[in-house]
Amino acid sequence: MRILVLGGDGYLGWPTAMYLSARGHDVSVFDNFAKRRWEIELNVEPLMPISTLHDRVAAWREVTGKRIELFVGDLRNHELVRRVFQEFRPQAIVHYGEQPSAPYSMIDHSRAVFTQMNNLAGTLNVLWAMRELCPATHLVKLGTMGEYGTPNIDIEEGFIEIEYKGRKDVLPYPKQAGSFYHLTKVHDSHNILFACRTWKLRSTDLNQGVVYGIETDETALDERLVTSFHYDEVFGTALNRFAVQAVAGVPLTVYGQGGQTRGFLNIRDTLRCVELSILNPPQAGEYRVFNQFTETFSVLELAEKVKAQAEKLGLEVEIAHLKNPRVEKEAHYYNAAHTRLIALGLEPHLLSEALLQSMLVQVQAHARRIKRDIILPRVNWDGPTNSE
Ligand code: USQ
Repeated sequence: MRILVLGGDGYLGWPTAMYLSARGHDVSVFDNFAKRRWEIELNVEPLMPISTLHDRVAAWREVTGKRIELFVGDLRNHELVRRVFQEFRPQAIVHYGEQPSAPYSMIDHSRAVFTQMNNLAGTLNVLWAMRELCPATHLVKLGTMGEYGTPNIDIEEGFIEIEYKGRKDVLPYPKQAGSFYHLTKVHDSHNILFACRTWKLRSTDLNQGVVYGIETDETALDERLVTSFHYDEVFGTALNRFAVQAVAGVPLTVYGQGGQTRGFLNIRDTLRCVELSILNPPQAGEYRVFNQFTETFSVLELAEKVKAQAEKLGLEVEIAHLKNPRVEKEAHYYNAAHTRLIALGLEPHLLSEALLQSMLVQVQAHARRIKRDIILPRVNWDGPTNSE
């Protein structure tokens, strides 16, 4: 199948492109290297040095003999999006091409506006180009579990049956996102649902939990193929950060009480979920939602797991309870459905002791590159950012 990966230079986009290429698909990547610019802007960098996307694609060809085509450009340029669709004629589009960080969107007014304009405009351009040029193509869109927030009732997969004043309907699940970034995914979901209903497009909205992990089968093939693993406060996610902190001897940065509970998944499962979605497309006009995570943990539980495994490797680890820079519930009910990808055949890589230890060992191999000054949180949800 011809598959276009938008955001193909990112933490998940690049491993996805290789994974699909390795399985015989004809893959192209589209990226404007925005993430690399934001890294420079914030003076942060991934743990492992990463090659340019041009070099990654060349290395992939050299190592596997397989070709990934590269389109350089910005999704906000509608004309360019149209040209790429015309040239490549994708049968499936995997859309990671957005600003992915909640803290980034909360730094200041201009980053909040940028995040919303960038994410919403890019997705709208994709939808309009699909309508015009490839209405049968399947859009696999990366959304987030953060769209739902932490309601005091069970979370369903996208829709909920409601009975109200004697009448019943199945409606989009209520959204209570926790940052301007998470809200972009909410707005995207509404736009995609509308486009499916109105133009008979087809889409899978993957409401993904927090991803962790460093390696996939393909990134392990050659050091030029590694992915951009972040541990800084803006682009690093909780477990990845804790692993690096344990190795660096920095007390693990649990925000507040640490009772915040989220869905988590291994990076390898992200790739399989995207593949399963592509291989089992929805009908024309269908908009469906899969909750894409495999396990739930509280942040404190995660920190305790990292501490236990790090200590087995001889590391001394403390857990700190920092003043929470975010506005979020620190103790709450959380029970989210996640059966639809399992029903399609997902076999989760769960967070075992062995897996955590191998992650820590991989981080240790790059310990000299850890910048300790980019670890502590400075972006506050409800007040001025500490650096300003
Ligand atoms: N947290 C800590 N300490 C840290 C970092 C995070 O306690 O050092 C806490 C946060 O306060 C939050 C939870 O861990 O309660 C998750 O934070 P995170 O930074 O790992 O994840 P988040 O900001 O929610 O965003 C990440 C991805 C985003 C994706 C989302 C899925 O960056 O692209 O949409 O996970 S979800 O969390 O399910 O919404």
